[in-house]
Amino acid sequence: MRDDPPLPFSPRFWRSPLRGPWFTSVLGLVLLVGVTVLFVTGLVSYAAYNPDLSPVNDKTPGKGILGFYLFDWPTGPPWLYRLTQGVHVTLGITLIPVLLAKLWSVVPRLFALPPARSLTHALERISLLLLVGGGLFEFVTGVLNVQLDYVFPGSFYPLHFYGAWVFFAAFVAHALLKTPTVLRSLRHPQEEENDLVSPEPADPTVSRRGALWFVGGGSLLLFLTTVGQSFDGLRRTALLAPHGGADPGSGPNGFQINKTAVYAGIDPAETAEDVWRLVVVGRAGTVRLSRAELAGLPLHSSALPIACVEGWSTSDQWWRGVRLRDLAALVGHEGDPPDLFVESLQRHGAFRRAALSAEQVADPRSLLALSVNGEDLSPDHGHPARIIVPAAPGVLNTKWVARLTFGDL
Ligand SMILES: Nc1nc2c(c(=O)[nH]1)N[C@H]1C(S)=C(S)[C@@H](COP(=O)(O)O)O[C@H]1N2
Ligand SMILES: [Mo]
Repeated sequence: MRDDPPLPFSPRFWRSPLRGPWFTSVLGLVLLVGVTVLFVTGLVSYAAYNPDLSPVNDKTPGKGILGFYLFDWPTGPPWLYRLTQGVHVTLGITLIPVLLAKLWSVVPRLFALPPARSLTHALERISLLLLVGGGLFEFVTGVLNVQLDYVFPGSFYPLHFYGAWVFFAAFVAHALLKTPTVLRSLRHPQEEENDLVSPEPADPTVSRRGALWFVGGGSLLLFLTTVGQSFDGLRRTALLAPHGGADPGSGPNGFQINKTAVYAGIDPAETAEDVWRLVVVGRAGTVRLSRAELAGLPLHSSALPIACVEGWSTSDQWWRGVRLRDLAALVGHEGDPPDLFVESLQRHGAFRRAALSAEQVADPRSLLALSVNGEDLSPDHGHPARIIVPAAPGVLNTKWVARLTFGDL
């Protein structure tokens, strides 16, 4: 018997001398901090969509009590979403080697036999299924969404949102259960005794510390090839981050483009000077404005970034256009502007409409922009006119605007 090659179900199959409570505990501690930050920044990102304002903003209808924490997203500081979403995506990518190493360190347990020794053991293994399955699911859906650009049309948000709650619930339970083991193994790193320690370890090829440096090096490499997505000068170093599709070219409009006008199906005939009219609706009635008439209204400048849910962002661009609160005043909302429903020329796609809060409309930096960095908006950046609001996620900055409806969402 002893000479049979062991199967994965046998402890003798797993021979790495690295495995043991110390190695797993160190990786677990890193994930404890990292995953908590991911969870919080993820929930914050969802709140930034103004989901309570209108069904068009609510990417997870039916969230029920999971939306208990929702709050009114502020309009400052202007880089707020740049920061929270940049951290969410860059940290998520950086943690991938740690997650994989952590799973590798406990993989013998996946094969433990019998599958359940008792009811408690069965419950524990089910919770681990939710933990591991939920964790892998969140990392995989997150990476796919960022890299492949909306591979789950319309369904990424619910999947990632509900997945996050399942994963985090299992994560908290696991962290509480494992705290004693972690504390013990960190205090006494030499006294390794549990089922993760190989009964017949192979000769070491690397020390436990060396292996941790290896994992950390992988994380550092991912970090360095991702973090540039949040900084104009470093964008070329962001090899692993999406570049927003189209090459933005150079010049005043030469910054990151998410969806191009062609992709969004914007017909140049519809945006021509003598065809396009902005329709503004409010309690005093409806006003139709040509682009020349808009440009004749008082124009203001705002220096604001674009920050996408995919994690990338631009530095401040100089937008110039008509204040949203001035447009509200034009249709009978003088003084205290209401919520705003924005519709674009685009006919299909999740981001052709958005709702902005009264606070966002009232902010003097919120514009219906006509130009950027001193030049007319390019077709890809939303010509003839686009929304730009401080601190808001990119999705709320609707391009190719056709209609604004104040109040009465
Ligand atoms: N009509 C419309 N507006 C839109 C989008 C869209 O797909 N259609 N994409 C949004 C998203 S997700 C982002 S991040 C920003 C990107 O703006 P930019 O392409 O000018 O950088 O535009 C937003 N406005
Ligand atoms: Mo975006």
